[in-house]
Amino acid sequence: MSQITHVPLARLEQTVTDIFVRAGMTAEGAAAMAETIVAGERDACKSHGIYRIEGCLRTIRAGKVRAGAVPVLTTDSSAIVRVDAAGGYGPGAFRCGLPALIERTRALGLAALVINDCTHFSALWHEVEALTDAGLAALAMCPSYATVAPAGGIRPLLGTNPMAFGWPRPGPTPYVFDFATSVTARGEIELHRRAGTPLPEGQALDAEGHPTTDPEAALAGAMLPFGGHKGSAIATMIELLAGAMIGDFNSSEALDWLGTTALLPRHGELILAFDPARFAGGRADPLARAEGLLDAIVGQGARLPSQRRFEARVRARADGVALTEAEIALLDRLLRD
Ligand code: NDP
Ligand code: PYC
Repeated sequence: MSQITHVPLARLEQTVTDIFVRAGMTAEGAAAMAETIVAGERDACKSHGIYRIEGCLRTIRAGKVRAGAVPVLTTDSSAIVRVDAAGGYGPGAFRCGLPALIERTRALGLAALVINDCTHFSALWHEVEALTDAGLAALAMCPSYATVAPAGGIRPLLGTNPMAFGWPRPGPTPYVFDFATSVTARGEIELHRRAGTPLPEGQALDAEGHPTTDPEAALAGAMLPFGGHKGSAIATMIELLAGAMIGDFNSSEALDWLGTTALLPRHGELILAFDPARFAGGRADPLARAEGLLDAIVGQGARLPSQRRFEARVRARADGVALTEAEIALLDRLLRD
């Protein structure tokens, strides 16, 4: 059985930062990458943790992302804050726009961060939690590259298009959900391929449009949207709002530009932020009212989304992140390469 090593979060973050600095990223850009990737590993979101590093490095080497890009922030008195990621990775661009998004939201009650021209590989909960930490509610979404068939279709057209929502709570953790609008994230299918395990039924079609549980066949075919026509419509909305509306690639255009799904996609992202107190307009405290609903959900024995993550986070903060021998060897190799 593979030995498990518990690596302190700060040490893992330094290692991942060093890997990206060696790959040509700025210190700020590499630190933002490391924070996002280590947060994924810390919260037991393996599909967006350290496993992503190799794909990020491959995309740099292929010249499809600008390692040394410096994001450019544009603000005015409107509700729209814009960051041009200049062809670089998403985490640094998000970090660049976050203070202005918070300032505009507090000033106006709601505001939006538009990120253009970024290569995106990460989970979105990390971003909405940056806003709930500031007492704001948030909705984040982005296209991906065409890997998902619309409900009733058989060929990839939509992306796995994630959407995350965050709501601030008085305690240590917010209410957050974050999911791909496909049945599962592509990262999960890739992890099944690596582990040689079949997919659960109902996640994908092979290249001929037949249902498959073989991860290789699924990666060569089409993934399915969650919830049939409903997930398909939400994924389409994300293409419209976080693609066409912000003047950036939709998932089909992103795949055409990249030419492969072996690298990470370039497109835009839209993050909407809301100040709940401003919306309530002096009526009953919205955060207190929300607690009644959330308590009632838990009171029925249901769990809130993100609780699994938050529990993993507590464990990782206390004991470090549990990594296998193979994962430690991978990090060592990436540091040397
Ligand atoms: P999951 O289906 O694993 O989880 C979706 C959400 O549902 C999570 O918030 C999860 O909380 C919650 N949840 C799961 N089970 C339950 C339950 N029984 N009761 C209540 N809540 C539950 O997510 P996906 O596989 O769809 O997506 C994984 C990640 O991939 C996301 O973070 C997403 O942002 C990312 N992604 C990124 C893309 C990109 O282009 N950048 C593309 C696609 C996905 P918990 O985590 O606590 O289990
Ligand atoms: O897991 O579907 C996914 C994904 C695509 C791009 C980044 N993550």
